[in-house]
Amino acid sequence: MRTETPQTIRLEDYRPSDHLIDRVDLDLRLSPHDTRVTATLAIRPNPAGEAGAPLVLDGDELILLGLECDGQALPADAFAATPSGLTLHRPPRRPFTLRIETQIDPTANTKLMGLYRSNGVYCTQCEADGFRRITYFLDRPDVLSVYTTRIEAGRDEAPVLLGNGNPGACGVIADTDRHYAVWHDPHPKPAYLFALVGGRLDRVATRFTTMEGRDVAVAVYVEPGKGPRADYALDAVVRSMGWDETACGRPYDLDVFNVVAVSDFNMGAMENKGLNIFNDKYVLADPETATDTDYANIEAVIAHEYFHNWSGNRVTCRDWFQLCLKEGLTVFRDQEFSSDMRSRAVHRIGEVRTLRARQFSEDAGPLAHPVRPRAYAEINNFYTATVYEKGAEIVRMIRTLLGPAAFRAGMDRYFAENDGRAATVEDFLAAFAAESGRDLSAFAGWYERPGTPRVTAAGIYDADARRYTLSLRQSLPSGDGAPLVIPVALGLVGASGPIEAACPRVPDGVFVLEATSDTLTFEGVAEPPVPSLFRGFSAPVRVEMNLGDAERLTLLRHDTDPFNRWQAAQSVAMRLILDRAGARLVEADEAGPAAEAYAAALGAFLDAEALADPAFAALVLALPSEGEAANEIGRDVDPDAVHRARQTLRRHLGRSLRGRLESLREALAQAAGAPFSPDAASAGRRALINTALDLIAMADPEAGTRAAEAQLSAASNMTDRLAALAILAQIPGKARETALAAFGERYADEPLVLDKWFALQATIPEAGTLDRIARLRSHPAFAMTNPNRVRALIGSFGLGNPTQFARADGAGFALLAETVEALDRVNPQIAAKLLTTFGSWRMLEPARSSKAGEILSRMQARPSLSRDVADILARTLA
Ligand code: 0A1
Ligand code: ZN
Repeated sequence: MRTETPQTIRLEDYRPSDHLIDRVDLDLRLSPHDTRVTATLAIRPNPAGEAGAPLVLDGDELILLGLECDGQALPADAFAATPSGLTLHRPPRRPFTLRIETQIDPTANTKLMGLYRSNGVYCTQCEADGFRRITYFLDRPDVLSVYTTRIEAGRDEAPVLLGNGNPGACGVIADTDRHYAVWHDPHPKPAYLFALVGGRLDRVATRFTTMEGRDVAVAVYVEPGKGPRADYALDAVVRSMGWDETACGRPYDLDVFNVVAVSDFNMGAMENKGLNIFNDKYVLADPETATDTDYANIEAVIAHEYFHNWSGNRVTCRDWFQLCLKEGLTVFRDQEFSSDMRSRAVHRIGEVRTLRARQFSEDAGPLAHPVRPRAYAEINNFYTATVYEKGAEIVRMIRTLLGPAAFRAGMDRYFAENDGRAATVEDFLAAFAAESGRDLSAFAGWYERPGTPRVTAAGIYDADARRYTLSLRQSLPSGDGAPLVIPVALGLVGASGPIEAACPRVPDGVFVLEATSDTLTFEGVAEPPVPSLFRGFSAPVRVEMNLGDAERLTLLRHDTDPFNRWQAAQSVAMRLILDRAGARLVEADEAGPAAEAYAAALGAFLDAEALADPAFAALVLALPSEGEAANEIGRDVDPDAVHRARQTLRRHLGRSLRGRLESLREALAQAAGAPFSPDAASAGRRALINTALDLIAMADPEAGTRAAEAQLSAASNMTDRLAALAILAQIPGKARETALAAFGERYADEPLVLDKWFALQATIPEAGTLDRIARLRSHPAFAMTNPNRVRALIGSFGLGNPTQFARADGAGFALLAETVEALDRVNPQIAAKLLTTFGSWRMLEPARSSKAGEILSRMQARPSLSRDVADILARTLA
């Protein structure tokens, strides 16, 4: 490996390609160490490019075996080839055919980019720039080609051969043990959407008839024996296909749609045209091995990849700066799908928790970047929460601003105008502007400005005039620049319920804050109101308003907006945690009146509503995470103080609500019943049962241990079993060690379940966790070559164990750093991702942050870092 001088690629330097490739004929002869790829490319000069320019094809670790132009071998001085590129100095100035033969070694490919083998299955990952690891190519998203792929392999090794598009000829190769299959994809696509699979796989299948009457064969392929665990994913595919038609008018466009699950995969899944390839974590599920969260994630990721068929594949991105164009939009689409399949309010709260945990912290640290970055050194480092999650919030804001009808018309126009093209954010906004007649140029600031905006609100009530005046002021961390266009969904709430009051500037409950500050006046307000701001989290901002706990608890009781009811309880809890953490109280066990009032309000809420909506109640009971509290504090953070403060509040809640929590557990257990069903209502009941047990165990660890042990042995599903184990894992002692060991043995052959077990142990907030991780690293199921294992054991430690990762002696940072360095030689992409756990290091109190700084600087001095890691390191230390 070499340290590459990171070359910065800039949006402003974009130029169309000098050449286009209309057709690609690929012939791949699969073999474990010596795969031969012959690419026949129909190339022509691009009228929009520079005439007579050399043809510069990308490559990465390729061996060139043969090269012909229009059937003729090229003289040595006509081209230059290296593993990372092939240049024709003077290509024909007319259409021509280039035939390139390359050799690759899929077994040696531990980067999991390009063609590799996962548990013996050949598969590919080409986004963002993996196709160049298969053959020399114009590996950029604005070069769209029609692909025909012939795949040949040993019949025994790879009885299943899959490609993009529709299946064509197939057969055996006479006098050999090999066979082949041809696939043709009629839809022009960029190289990053190319895929193939070859291996021993089981298949579960069904059919779907589209709104246009196309009969589609839908199948999910998994490793042998895992077929029964693919049923839920298959069902999710069919529901996604139906939803995209009814909710968005988008039908499927090929005769087959295939999903393949593999066990080694860098990300969640990939939307290759007609052949989605998945991390098996997002396909395989049964009640014995998958939790309710797993089921929900599978549904969401299946939908996400399927929806890319329109938002990403039919309309793709002109360049990688436009990544949010497909990712933000597709996340928005999968969120809407999940909301329609489940509880909208509960789902929205989940989305916002994720956004705050991942994106707000990214946006507050050294890795902050605009939703549309302007420069990058390594594009694989930009598959971030900002591009995905904040990108989705931007689309949501467009819908809030325009209303559902104009939004739908804008989407239809965007798809119609850009079908078969590589588009930009400007094309996207233009479609909405055209349909709504609105000028969205100021709104476009959301794509350009990094950092989470802050909106400060203040209200004055004039009882005599029955008037309420609300002022709002926005500010961005990046200071200067024009104000953003911020949709503020809002309403007023009084002591006994919602207040109807007139304010012409809030049509349909949405005010658009366009200036740095503005003031709204509500007339006819008969009682002192509490404003309910940013209902449904109408914009990705931090809201500051000087409300008292009593006012917030009024919102919890009476707001019509479920999101803000939840938010109200969160805000009270956050203040209680911060007060305690700020005082750095070591023995802060006594509750105090504010905590009493909070617990009393939650008690009343549970009495009135918990049985009617257990999923929502579980969310209201869950306190903000330690990470969220740390972000809120923002500087000089002592993770131990935050941890203690939060634990104290949990213990207090458990003690105050104990009787109620026990009766709720009983009532819900009866309702939960058998057999297991992963539907949202059943999952909601389980969520509340387990949240209740968690609080009971905080209040009374002995009783909690007994109840958790009982649940662990009686559980009929992984959700209840894992929840019980998680509670035991937090309570030091013999019961914990016995339970962990038994679980580890029971699932010794289930890597996805062991991941949960790894993660649970890695997040125990105790000094012994480092030794535990060291032992688990030599567990037979752990492997540095498998991204899921690394994420489960090491990633969870970095992200989910703030007191131990940021230990004052630096040992937690050192563990992470060592893993990053070792992993960088195997899989730089995952190493770089792991390194992002250092993103908040400057926020820590000086002793801890200087330890982190030292360790990062030492890593930077190493001679042979990958571009991926060097890029994250440079930005983290900047
Ligand atoms: N487009 C995929 C994400 C993805 C990106 C890069 C990958 O390469 C390692 C893999 C997947 C999605 O949004 O699902
Ligand atoms: Zn995506």
